[in-house]
Amino acid sequence: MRTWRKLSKLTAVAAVAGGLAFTATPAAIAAGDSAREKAAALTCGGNVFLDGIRALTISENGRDEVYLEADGVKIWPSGRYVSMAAGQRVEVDKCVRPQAALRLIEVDDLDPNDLIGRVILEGDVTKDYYFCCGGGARYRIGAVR
Ligand SMILES: [Ca+2]
Ligand SMILES: [Ca+2]
Repeated sequence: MRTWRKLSKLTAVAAVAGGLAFTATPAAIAAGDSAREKAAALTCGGNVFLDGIRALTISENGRDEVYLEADGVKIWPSGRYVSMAAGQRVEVDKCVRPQAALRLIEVDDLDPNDLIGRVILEGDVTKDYYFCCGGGARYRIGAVR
């Protein structure tokens, strides 16, 4: 039951975020991005909304294959991983508890996966966090309350 409610909440976040992003006009993109974040964060209730993740430096040649865990449970993406190039940003759009321990993991098929970094959220605040520096990589994730 609890899991179902959580999933239903996440679906609502995706719907709100997607809907607002889709209807934004080019002129409203700068302001609309912030409005989109706020609307999505509201649907997280007392939790923190993970907005997007950006690969500042990647660990491999070409692309990293990454996924995100919160408190030891994979929360993103729905597939096995997201393939990211240096500089690329991808929406995460997940709600997590305000003190969640996040880990960003890079998938390797032949070797053990790499831990890029671990952060513990600093409560109910809006700020950027950095996963660093496993494999020389550095990723930034935005948390919105
Ligand atoms: Ca690797
Ligand atoms: Ca890899």
